[in-house]
Amino acid sequence: QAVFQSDVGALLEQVGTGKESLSFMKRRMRRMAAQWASAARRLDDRLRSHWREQNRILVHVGFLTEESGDVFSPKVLKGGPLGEMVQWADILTALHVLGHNLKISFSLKELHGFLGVPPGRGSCPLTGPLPFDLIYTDYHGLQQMKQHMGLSLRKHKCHIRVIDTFGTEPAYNHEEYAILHGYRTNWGYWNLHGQQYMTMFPHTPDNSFMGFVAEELNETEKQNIQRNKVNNMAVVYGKEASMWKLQKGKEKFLTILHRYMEIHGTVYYETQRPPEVPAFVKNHGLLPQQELQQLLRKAKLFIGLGFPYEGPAPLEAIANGCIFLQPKFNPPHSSLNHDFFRGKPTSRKVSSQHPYAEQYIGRPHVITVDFNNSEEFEATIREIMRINVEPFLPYEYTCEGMLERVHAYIQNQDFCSPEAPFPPVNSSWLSSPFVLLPNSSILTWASNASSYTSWPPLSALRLLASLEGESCVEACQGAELICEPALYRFINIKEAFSALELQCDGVESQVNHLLPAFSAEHAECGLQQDPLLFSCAGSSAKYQRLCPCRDYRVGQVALCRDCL
Ligand code: U2F
Repeated sequence: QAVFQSDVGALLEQVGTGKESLSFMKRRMRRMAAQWASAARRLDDRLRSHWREQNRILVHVGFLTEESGDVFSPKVLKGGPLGEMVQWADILTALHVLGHNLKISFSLKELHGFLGVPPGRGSCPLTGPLPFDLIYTDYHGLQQMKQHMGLSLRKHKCHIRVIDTFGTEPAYNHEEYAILHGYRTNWGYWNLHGQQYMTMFPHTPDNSFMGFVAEELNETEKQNIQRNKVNNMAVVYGKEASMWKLQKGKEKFLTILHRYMEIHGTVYYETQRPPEVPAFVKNHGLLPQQELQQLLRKAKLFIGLGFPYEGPAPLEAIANGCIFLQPKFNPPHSSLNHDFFRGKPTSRKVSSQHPYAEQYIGRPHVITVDFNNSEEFEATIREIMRINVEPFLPYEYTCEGMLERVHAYIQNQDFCSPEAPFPPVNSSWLSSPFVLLPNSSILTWASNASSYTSWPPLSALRLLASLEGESCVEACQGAELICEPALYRFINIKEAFSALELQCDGVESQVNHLLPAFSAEHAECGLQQDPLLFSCAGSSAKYQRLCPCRDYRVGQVALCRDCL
């Protein structure tokens, strides 16, 4: 039985010392300890009746190992990426607070020690059973495990979870398919189950959403913040000088902004002011997280320059009562048209600097506009000067929300057991399990099929056909639902087509990440042959895709209503 642990002392000791990245994570763990502890108490109260199995968990942070080059640690105090460290600090804390038996490794030597692999060169298979129920790592760590565990990695890979900032789509993950169909990248092709990849934001339902946390304020703090807001104070998002170079026409829109507001920056510099930062910007230099929070508490506006993509800072700003103003990308950025995303195992289209903020939070907290349109930009600044907003933090980014989600994954996600066979099809299915809702093509799966265990439970399934050219991500979203790849196996049957009133002249099974789908032109129904390719992402003008959608909790999109 896992018991909630609110003291982080033992965790801090396990993290060790000697690197700036570790010190950054430990400072964060200390600063947030009280929030985690009170979140743990609340979740404990809610879960009292649940038995929580204590898991043996190994966390191997590959990108911070010397063997992977560790380019991040030396940049911690120089404006380099901190998002990943924020996330790993929070993952470690969540696992510790949930009361699991945790081992942490930041080097190959530690990894070998924990896995019981003898030191030395070359790969050495693990002979005995894996001494862990779960291993959290990243792409670097996965590569290291492959080199040092050899073939035994394959045997144990269902226990692995890969922390993957931007996400991996099934077409890129499937080695053979990726090679044959042009989805080959430097990262993908591990043949994992799509939901073994865990992302920083709920980028794609094909992966699991891991996330991180931002500080939560109590009512008194919220009121104080609102009282002390400086209406004409803006902070620019971008802690490294190079980020200020990227946005074309930046001088122009910052000059417009400067007509209305005092502009602050937190750009790292050594001795001289970085030339990329306009003279009218009051630069504080890179601040410790806590001091950045204080600055954000005073500021009215946090403004993005287009990079970094999808970082934690906008959530922190919004949680501290700022409005986040960011550039819209038209056309959207993706691995097909932008260097930063090129070679990443996803073709997701990034519609603004922070699509999560744009789509899941939105106005009044988040305003997304075309920064090249000076009139629109100026009108937006005027609007911002007029409106008041309250601090806001989506539940899924609170400590309680993250604990709830990680708990649910640990207790329910299972990529090791052979998949339960699909319920036998019988004629009664055509009438009873699919119930047509009035005025829509959404079908509810009811009654007898629900006895088959799955997580999310089958009761959450809503079957839907996409439009031609639409992905299942979009189709489900359009019905205020979310695509759930774990439920694909239940709809990959010919009866699903008839239930949706799609008439098949022929039914064929193929290896294609867009299937199951209906091709209207040939009245062909295609079923998926390889479960690893069940994918919510992907669309084609030729296909109406069959989509397993599900409901979700407001503020906790990873979980369906009956998922806890
Ligand atoms: C993202 O990485 P970044 O580290 O660039 O993301 P940010 O949103 O800028 O912020 C990360 C943290 O840095 C902190 C701030 C955030 O929690 O509190 N910070 C600070 O301590 N002092 C300062 O003066 C300014 C910020 C993303 F997270 C990565 O996954 C991506 O690789 C990267 C590139 O897109 O962007």
